[in-house]
Amino acid sequence: MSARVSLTQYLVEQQRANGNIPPQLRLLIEVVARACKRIAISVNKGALGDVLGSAHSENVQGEVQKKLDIIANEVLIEANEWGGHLAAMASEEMDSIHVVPNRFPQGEYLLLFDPLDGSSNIDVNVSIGTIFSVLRKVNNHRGVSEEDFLQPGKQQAAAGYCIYGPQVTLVLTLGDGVAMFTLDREMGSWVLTEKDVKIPSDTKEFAINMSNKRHWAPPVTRYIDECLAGTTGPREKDFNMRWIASMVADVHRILCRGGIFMYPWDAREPGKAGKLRLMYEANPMGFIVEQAGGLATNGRQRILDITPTKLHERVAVVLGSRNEVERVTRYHQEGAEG
Ligand code: P6P
Repeated sequence: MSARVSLTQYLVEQQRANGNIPPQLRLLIEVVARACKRIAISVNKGALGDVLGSAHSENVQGEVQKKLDIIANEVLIEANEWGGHLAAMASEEMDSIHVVPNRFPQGEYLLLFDPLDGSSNIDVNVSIGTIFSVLRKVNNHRGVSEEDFLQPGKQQAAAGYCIYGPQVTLVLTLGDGVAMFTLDREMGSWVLTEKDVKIPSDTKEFAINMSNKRHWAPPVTRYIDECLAGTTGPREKDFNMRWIASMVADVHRILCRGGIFMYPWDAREPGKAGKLRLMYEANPMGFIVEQAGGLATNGRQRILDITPTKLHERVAVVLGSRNEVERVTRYHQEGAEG
């Protein structure tokens, strides 16, 4: 059996090879990874741990919070406050940023996270996950404000997610490829199980919530209709469909075997660019997908080029196998009929 590589060894070797992991960033990644192990314990308890069901409160998105949403958020806040690597944190579950209290030293990084994405799946035992994004604090004064977070996704220093499924897997990029670590529950340690993840450029699998079809813009309808037409249509190949309604699980499948994931703009809430959040869902997933050789757009432009105007900004998302994402972009450029 080949020697097992731990997360710490991977980070040390990445630093030795590329110099892209200063000590504060390495500490940040290890602290977040440890927090994900703690969240996994709560998630895996399920009904035995009094962690299921609603918390009878709403988050800034106006969504009813699950007990585990709040637990995961608190675990990430408490784990990251004291280390001296962060200036502040932002979360899907919090209206405004959480600045590191004065009793702790402030660091040079900003951490953003969706503490438990896909939480509608918690109570029905379907995979869910934690998504995180790391930015550098670009100004040097001690104070930190929401404006410090409003950087385009291409500025990310690191991004990752942890999927709580049949295995607990941490997926990470520091800007030099994508690695996957599987949790060894007996040892309580992360073991490197994939070190250069690549998304196939072509696919026969699309992921979209078909129940929204009547609300889509014409280019999206055109693309999906062609997939559904299969060998009888212009694509001349049959497609399969998957929709787990847990972005982490759908993206993980695409990283493992290719595919295209779409949550496009739709006419249900025309004033909103999309359902998913730019800063702590689309940007980290976009960074990971690009680092694995895929593409991530809002249907028209690269997600990582979008300059945010607010912390909880929403965005349309089309990501995954390069040739399919490019086709969707082309259809948007051609307009509806093409
Ligand atoms: P719908 C989960 O709530 C989430 O934010 C993503 O994880 C997921 O891809 C999407 O929403 C599912 O949305 O409208 O299909 O329930």
